[in-house]
Amino acid sequence: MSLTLFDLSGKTALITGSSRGLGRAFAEGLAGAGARVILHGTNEARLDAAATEMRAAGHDVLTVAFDVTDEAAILAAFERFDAEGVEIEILVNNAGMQFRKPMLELETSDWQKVIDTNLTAAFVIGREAARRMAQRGSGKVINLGSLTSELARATVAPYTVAKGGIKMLTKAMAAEWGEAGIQANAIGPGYMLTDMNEALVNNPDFDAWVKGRTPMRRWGKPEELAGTAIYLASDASNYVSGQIIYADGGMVSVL
Ligand code: GCO
Repeated sequence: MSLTLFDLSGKTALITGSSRGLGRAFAEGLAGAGARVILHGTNEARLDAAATEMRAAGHDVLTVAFDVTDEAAILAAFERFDAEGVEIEILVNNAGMQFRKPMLELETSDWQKVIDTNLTAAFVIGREAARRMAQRGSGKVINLGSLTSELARATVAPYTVAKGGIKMLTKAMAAEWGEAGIQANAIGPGYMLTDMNEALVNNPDFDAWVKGRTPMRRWGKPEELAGTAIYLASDASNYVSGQIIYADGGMVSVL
């Protein structure tokens, strides 16, 4: 009985920002557990390439392209899913961006773009998915938090505020959507080897800091988050909601 709890066969998962990075790792993991995955991005060429690779591996893959800060585009995408009979049982709100600059130098427009992309989008897409999940009486929403859902680091204020908001948005979703059979949880990655962090990985001082500050003394690999996503997307977590699970090598738990 135990392993079938993690079986996603017959489920459809939308993963935002999934043509590369953590989102692609989530898509690979959920597909490997049996889900049909909808890859999302804004770069159609990169999206199609990722879909081709995953289909070649035998996975069932759809694609959708929209800007997560464009509400009209989000609504149109969900109307397309409705028209095509695509029922999204699992949503991974992964899409996000980073913008590193001290607040004293930060333009309000740059602040707003990060908040819109990393936090408001998770609400809008989450709301549209949950409206449909509630009609079916079940669903899984997985938001992407961060170490910065708990701890601040200088020069990434808008990202930190957005990710702190993700932690509380996840709890708000759990509060309102539980009676509809929806579980909402978050994953808090540590310092991961992704394109977004390339500048940090290639900075010897920052690399040394991450390795010294992380109990496991290394950066995380995107594929190391897949198991947590499968758990939160599956029946194995049917009584878990409002939680954030840190996959961070132990960093958030120690000084
Ligand atoms: C940064 C990084 C972090 C990590 C991650 C940690 O500039 O400090 O981008 O924000 O990417 O979010 O959980």
